[in-house]
Amino acid sequence: MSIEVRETAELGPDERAAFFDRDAGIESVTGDVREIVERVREEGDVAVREFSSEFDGVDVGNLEITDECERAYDDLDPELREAIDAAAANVKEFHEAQLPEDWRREFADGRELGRRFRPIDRVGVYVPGGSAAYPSSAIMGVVPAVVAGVDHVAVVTPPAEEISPATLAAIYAAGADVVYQVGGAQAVASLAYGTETIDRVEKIVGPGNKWVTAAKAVVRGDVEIDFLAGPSEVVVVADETADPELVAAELLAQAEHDPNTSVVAVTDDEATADAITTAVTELVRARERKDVIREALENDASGVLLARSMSEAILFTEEYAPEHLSIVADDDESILSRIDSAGSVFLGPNTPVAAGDYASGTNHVLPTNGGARVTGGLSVETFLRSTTVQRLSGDGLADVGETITTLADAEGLEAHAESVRVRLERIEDGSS
Ligand code: HSO
Ligand code: ZN
Repeated sequence: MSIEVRETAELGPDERAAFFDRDAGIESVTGDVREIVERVREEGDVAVREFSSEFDGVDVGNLEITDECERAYDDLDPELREAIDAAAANVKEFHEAQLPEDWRREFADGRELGRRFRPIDRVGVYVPGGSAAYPSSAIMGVVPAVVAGVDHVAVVTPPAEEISPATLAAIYAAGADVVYQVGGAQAVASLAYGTETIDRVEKIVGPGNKWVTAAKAVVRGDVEIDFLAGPSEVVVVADETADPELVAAELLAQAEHDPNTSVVAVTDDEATADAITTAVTELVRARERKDVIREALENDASGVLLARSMSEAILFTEEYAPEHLSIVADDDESILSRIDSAGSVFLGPNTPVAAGDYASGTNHVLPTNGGARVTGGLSVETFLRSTTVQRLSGDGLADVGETITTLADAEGLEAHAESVRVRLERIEDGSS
């Protein structure tokens, strides 16, 4: 494995483009996914069971495993159970702080306008299984929905000979209402259209492999989704004050997720860039998942970059729009103020991305592949809808009456105008 410093300004057009195109490769499976979705839609549980046996190698008995989650929680190693509870409590507290208040106020005499927030009734949370079974992801998907007040929070997670007890326990601790053992595209299809056993939901959230992500793209339109989340990403912006070993540790941490993970350090200081590459090369040897890490480091969208200035580093980062952004620099707040596009930001030397991955309270289900340009990660708002509310008095209506009738007449919508005029006439008559 070779990791060399590259100069941001010297990147060729293809090299540069590779940093900004971090597609999860979902097109390659979209055709197959469409077929799976169609079969589940038409055949329900029968198709779900067939796909589970084909893809997961499991002949599923009961699809519903809600009670198993509680049992897994009770039987879990107490230390792990406490860690799950502690993480869930911090995530809950941070998400409770996001709950918006309904509001209404007078914008002009007699014109009262406001917004009201209500939870979506029924949501589905995908919790990955297999080698990517993360109890932490169960917490991140379910807790915000529960905090938002969603009535029916359904979880799907892939079947296995033995589903990770920690994941089951975390699903229970997070407060899911019903849990099904079904994974992949068939899980997404079940939630989107319903089967005999699995009730359909109104919104599907959560990370998954490319089959899951492709299925979310396929069903979008029939059901709401959060966003398409691909392999993890981190950009570390560092200046000469950064400890190269800590920067390297940050890169290696996210790199161990998946060979398709992208990790970048960008700095304006040559000595720091060199020291980061040296630290990465040395530290990777001691990591358990060094094979995965090495593959991730070799990705076209990974690397250690030397920028000519901090401004150049900032511009690069803004264009990258990373899922995670770590800033380790003397004036970290001023650097942050110049970056708008990042899923979750980690400031200073003592704030590893792992804090947000597990336990500080922020959510780790975040937009990847530049999605941060248009959305944030999972939050309480993901599970809320807003309604606008208004009340006009006679004076309030008179105040905007002419604006309405002029525009309605211009649109040729005479009945709209009339609905205003008839009221204004009555008001003038004194009959209302
Ligand atoms: N960094 C991952 C989440 C995760 N990390 C789960 C550890 N476990 C995507 O944000
Ligand atoms: Zn992580």
